[in-house]
Amino acid sequence: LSGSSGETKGIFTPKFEDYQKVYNEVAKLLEEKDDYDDGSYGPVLVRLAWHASGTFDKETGTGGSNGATMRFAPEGDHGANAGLKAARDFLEPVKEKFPWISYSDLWILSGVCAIQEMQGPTIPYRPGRVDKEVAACTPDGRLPDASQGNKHLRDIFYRMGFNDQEIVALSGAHALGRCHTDRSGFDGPWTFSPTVVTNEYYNLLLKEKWTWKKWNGPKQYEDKTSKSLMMLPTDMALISDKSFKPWVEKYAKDNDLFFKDFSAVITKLFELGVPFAESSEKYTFKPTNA
Ligand code: ZEM
Repeated sequence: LSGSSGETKGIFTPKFEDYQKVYNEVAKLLEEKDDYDDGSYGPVLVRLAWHASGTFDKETGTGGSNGATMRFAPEGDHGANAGLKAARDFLEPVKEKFPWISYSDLWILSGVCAIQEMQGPTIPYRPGRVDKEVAACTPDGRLPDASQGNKHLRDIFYRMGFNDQEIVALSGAHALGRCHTDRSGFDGPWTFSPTVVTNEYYNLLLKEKWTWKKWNGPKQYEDKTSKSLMMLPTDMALISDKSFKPWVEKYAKDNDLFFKDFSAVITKLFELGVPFAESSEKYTFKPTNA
């Protein structure tokens, strides 16, 4: 009845070891299922965790990662969430193997796992999210629109409770992954190493010459040198704004500082609006490649 998994009198109370098992399972699938995009589901798992969390509104306390309401239409069908079904489907076998974990805890745990397995910083994790019903779906328009600029970024991220430094630190996630024409309409990766967490996004923003891409798609930038990298209008706002830019410069120079601030800010993002129990502990998962 007892043992390492905390099972007493038939009520299963998962412990740290149980969450580490879920982490290890996600890490194993990331390793196995390498026939996707740039060879990893890691970036799209990070995007799922971010879009689950980034609906938070501090005034009303609605949205955020608690609830996993993106499982349902209308939220799953919001334009911003196009393509995230790939991430949710990837996680379905994990949910089947560990049915005790809520989707909302699983999505965030998977984001943490993906960041750590892609050589990123340690991200402390707390469980305690509960899945909600369709009625808790958030209205469309809470996530950022890449075609806009600095005012829009502040409107969206201040609503979640972030400041300028945190907006820049969070944006470093664009070291990862790529844009897909059949999802957002935009095309291409931000860096040459889209499956490794680095401060390259900031370096490229500052060092490359960015020009408008000539194509029929939505307005985006391409680098003058290789023409294979991209920046969104919202990415470029980070270097045209005098309060954002110093942080881009700091993170470009100092990867340790970026890792420290990114870990802190993404932990905050992942916990927005989650009513954790007083007694809830922060877990630190061991990366499988450490
Ligand atoms: Zn993103 N993001 N994002 N982002 N994002 C895309 C892809 C990814 C914005 C945005 O419009 C887009 C944050 C912030 C912002 C990731 C993580 C985080 C794409 C491409 C777009 C258009 C989607 C596609 O076509 O597949 C905007 C406007 C943001 C405002 C600042 C934050 C914050 C993130 C995490 C902390 C990641 C990992 C991807 C790559 C997904 C993939 O499938 O490769």
